[in-house]
Amino acid sequence: MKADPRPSLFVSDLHLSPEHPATVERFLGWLNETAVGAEAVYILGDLFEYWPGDDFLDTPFPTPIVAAMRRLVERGTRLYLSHGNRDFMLGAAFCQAIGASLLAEPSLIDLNGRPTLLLHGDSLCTDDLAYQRFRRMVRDPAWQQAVLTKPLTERLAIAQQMREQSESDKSGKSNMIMDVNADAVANAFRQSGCRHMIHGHTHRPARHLLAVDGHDCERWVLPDWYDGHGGYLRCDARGCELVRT
Ligand code: LP5
Ligand code: MN
Repeated sequence: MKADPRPSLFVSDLHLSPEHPATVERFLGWLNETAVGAEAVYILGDLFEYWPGDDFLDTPFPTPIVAAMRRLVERGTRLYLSHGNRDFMLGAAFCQAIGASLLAEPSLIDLNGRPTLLLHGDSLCTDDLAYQRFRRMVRDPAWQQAVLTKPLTERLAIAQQMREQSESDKSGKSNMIMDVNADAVANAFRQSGCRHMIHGHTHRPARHLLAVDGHDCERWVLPDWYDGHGGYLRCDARGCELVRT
C-alpha cells in the first residue's frame, strides 16, 4: 500500500477559553487553512484552558470549536485527542461531538514507519511532587465521578480556585522542577521500546537529541498558543519540523 503523502500534525497547549477569543480565532483559522490538508491531527492535551465536564458542551463557548473540528473530520482528516492537566475532564461525549478518538496516555503510534510515543508531558515532570499528587487525585475516575455530581457553576468555581492555587504554588517552584525529569524521559523511551517521542505541557518548544542505553533518541516538545503565538509539529515521510505561527 502506498504511504499517504499528506502530513500528520501535532499540537498541544492551545489553552482555549472564553476569556481569550483571539486565540480561539487563530485555532479556527489553523483548522480551516492548515489542518485541512493533513492526514491526521493529534491534539496532545490542554486544548482548553479548563474543561469542567462534557455538559460544558451545552454552553455557547465550545460550539464553533466543536463545529470546526467536526468539519475537519468530515473533510477526511483523522483526529486524535489526549488529555492535559487542564482538560482531563474531556469525555466520550466531547470526543463523539468532534469525531475524534481519545488517545490513551502514553500512546505508541506508527508515524510513517517510525514508532512514536505520544503524551501530554506532565507525567514526565516527576520532580514536581505537589503537581504529581494533584495529578493522581484528578485522574482518579472515582474523584471525577464525584465532582461530576456537582452543578456546572460550582465546578467552574472550583476550576478557578485550582488555577489560583496553581499560579501561587508555581511562583515558589524553580524552572528545573517544572521541566521534565531526565530519568523519567529515559524510562519512557525504555518502557515503550521506541526512539521518538512527542509531547507538550512545558511550553518549551524544542528538538532534543539524546542517547538512551546507547540508542539515539529524539524528543520533540510542542509550543503553546499563548500571547498571540502558536505552532505545530509537521511530520511526513521525510521527517518532522516545528512550524511556529
Ligand atoms: O496549569 P499550569 O500550566 O499553570 O501549571 C501546571 C500545574 N498545575 C495544574 C493545576 C491546573 O492549572 C488546575 C486547573 C484545572 C482546570 C480544570 C479543572 C476542572 C475541574 C472540574 C471539577 C471540579 O495542573 C502545576 C505545575 C506546572 O503545570 C508545571 O508542570 O507545577 O502544578 C501545580 O501548581 C499543582 C499545585 O502545586 C498543587 C495543586 C493545586 C490545586 C489544589 C486544588 C485546591 C482547590 C480545590 C477546591 C475544592
Ligand atoms: Mn499542560
